[in-house]
Amino acid sequence: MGAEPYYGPDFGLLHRRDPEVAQVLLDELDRLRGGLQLIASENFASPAVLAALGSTLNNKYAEGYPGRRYYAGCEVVDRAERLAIDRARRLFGADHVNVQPYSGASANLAAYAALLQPGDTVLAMELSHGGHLTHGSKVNFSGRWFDVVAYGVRRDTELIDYDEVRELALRHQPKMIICGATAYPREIDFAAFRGIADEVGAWLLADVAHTVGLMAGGALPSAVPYADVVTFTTHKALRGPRGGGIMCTRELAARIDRAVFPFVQGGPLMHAVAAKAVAFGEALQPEFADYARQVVANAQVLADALAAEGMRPVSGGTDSHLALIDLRDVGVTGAVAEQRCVAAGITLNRNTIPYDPEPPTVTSGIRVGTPCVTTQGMGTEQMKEVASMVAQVIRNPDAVGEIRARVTALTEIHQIYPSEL
Ligand code: DSN
Repeated sequence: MGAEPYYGPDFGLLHRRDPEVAQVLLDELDRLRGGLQLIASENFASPAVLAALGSTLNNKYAEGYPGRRYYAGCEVVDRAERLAIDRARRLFGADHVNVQPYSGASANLAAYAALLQPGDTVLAMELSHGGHLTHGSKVNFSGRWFDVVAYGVRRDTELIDYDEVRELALRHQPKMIICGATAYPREIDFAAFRGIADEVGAWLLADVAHTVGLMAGGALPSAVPYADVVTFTTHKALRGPRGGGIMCTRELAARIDRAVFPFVQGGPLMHAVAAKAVAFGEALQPEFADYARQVVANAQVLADALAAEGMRPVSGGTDSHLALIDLRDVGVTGAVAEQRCVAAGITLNRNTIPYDPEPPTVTSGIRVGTPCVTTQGMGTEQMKEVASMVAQVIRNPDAVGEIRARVTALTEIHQIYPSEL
């Protein structure tokens, strides 16, 4: 038996050299361990993913793509990128994958750059109905450089109105239609979007940043067979490193690659690319499909249990990893609910609900997600307890002490990351 090879990260050294930063790392672990993380876009990456992220691949400049870089010495990091691409292609059945985007927002910028010219018309979901900043917000490149027409959800059903999407597409003749959302709990009908895009000759971009992990695990239908371009993140339900990616048809491969580099980005983050390869490898394991199904089952029970507590899930429930909860009947704003939950060790975010009378800084709703608690091994029984705690502390801030103790009891049973080796 030889000694363990040296890989790079040395937390003992960090602690000796820079105790202030080391303490930040430890305090964040304590925060994660000691509370409930219900932010729908977060997850706990595995120690193997974190190891790749903390590796010496951080040091390499590698502008370009495997086998055709603008720097020497890329033969080793090329292997990491090829592994990431091959695994992602296997996972999603995509013709082409680019694993270099630094984030979901960078991936979307590259998709716009590949398919459009500034001033072109885009049809995308309204941010306050569940879309994303990069789908046309005026404070983002998308709303400033493109002419974005927004579709929303129906007031009565709170579901995407595909007739409205079609009417808007026929009227405005967009060059690109975007489907995908950050706060829409229901399954998206990619085939319907494909049909509308074909009718008006538009590109179809599916931004599955939130749901790509559920797609990988087969818990939601895949957008890949329908969309020309699929953008995604790797750190949400997919449980990998922070970052993004793009899948596309063979015909668009060169355009997408040129848009990511050199148009939008510089050198790829090769440590993140290696960590993406690890995450895709984990998602290819059969256990990941069980995880993805459990994420959805947990979100459904959480939504139902909150409904039973008098907190209305927008659209009546969820098909995914998240629920959007309308708090107007409770008489508490999203911002106040968020603060009350945080005080009890429950981290979730305020969120606009469709047709929200409150501004985005206040909101009438909260968004709750189950990727983190499911990674911790919680199941549907625990979701009932989580709903009871969320509901009690939102209604009664004086219960904070009692709820904090219940949160601690639950997280002690369902620990993430061991406290000692
Ligand atoms: N910030 C992400 C979310 O929470 O949904 C989207 O970019």
